[in-house]
Amino acid sequence: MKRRKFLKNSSLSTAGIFSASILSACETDKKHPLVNEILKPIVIATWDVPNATNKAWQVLSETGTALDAVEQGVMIEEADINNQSVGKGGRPDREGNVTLDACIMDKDSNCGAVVCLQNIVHPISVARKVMEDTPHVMLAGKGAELFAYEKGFKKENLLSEKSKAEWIEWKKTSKYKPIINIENHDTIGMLAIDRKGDIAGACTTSGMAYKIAGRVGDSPIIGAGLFIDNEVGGATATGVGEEVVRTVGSFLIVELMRQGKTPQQACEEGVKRIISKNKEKLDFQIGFIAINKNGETGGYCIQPGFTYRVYSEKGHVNNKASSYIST
Ligand code: SD4
Repeated sequence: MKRRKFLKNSSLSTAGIFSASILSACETDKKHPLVNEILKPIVIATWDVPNATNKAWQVLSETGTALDAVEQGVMIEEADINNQSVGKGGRPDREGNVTLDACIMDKDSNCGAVVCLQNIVHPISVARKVMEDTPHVMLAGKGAELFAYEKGFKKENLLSEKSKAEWIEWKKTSKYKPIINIENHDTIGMLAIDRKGDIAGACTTSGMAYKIAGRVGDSPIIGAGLFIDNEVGGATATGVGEEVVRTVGSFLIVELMRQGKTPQQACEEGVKRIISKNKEKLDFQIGFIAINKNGETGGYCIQPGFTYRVYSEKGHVNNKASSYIST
């Protein structure tokens, strides 16, 4: 409701003449598209992944669901051997095994996840099967892999020649220090709103390069790497997963939006929470993106260099996220 109209209505109400017709005018006003305009469909993803957001947009434009859009969107990156942060071609753990983590969440708060999954190109689709075909939320390691074969997924070698050569080089020093903004397409987190206004999200990664075998980060953990609440919005993360898990980052951001913060304000607060737990050293990267029910978006990170893609009827844009530490 416009401020002037609100004041007018308040004075009428104080005068005790707030008639039913004025009340109903207010109701209509609240729903006026200019007051509560919802931008949908829309898709948003971590990093500059135009092919992934393009695919998701295609699904959304063809009246697909947000769930299908985010699954099919991130699958593009999982299948891309040149993306060394997710799926096939991902960087391995220190033993040379590519182990993948992913999760997916829908409008009804159903969710599915796989952790430490080997030999399967599309962990996001296995996560969706966990969500839809089992009474569980998360499957790990060998169990997840056997489940995938049961569901018809094919076994494939995920270690590309490039990632293998880099790993062999790494072994010479075996120094473990995650590199900030390792490349321009890290963990892919994607959030979408479909034509019906429903929200879904997906998150997929090969995790930190050269991690200890068995290590799992934030990306497949519901609430940490991804969280959706269809009444409020969604959030997803990229960066050093341990830090996101410690603050249950994506859940925190959605809760902050529930309390009235914009997606941008909520992402900033989420990053600041992590900063407050790391007063000594800030030599790592975290990036969050978020969307609310109205299709407003936001993104924020610790170090400069994080970008996120947004695709809506307003266009297809790669946004530079503002950062806590300036250049
Ligand atoms: C993880 N969050 O496994 C992922 C990795 C990542 O930039 O996003 N790296 O901790």
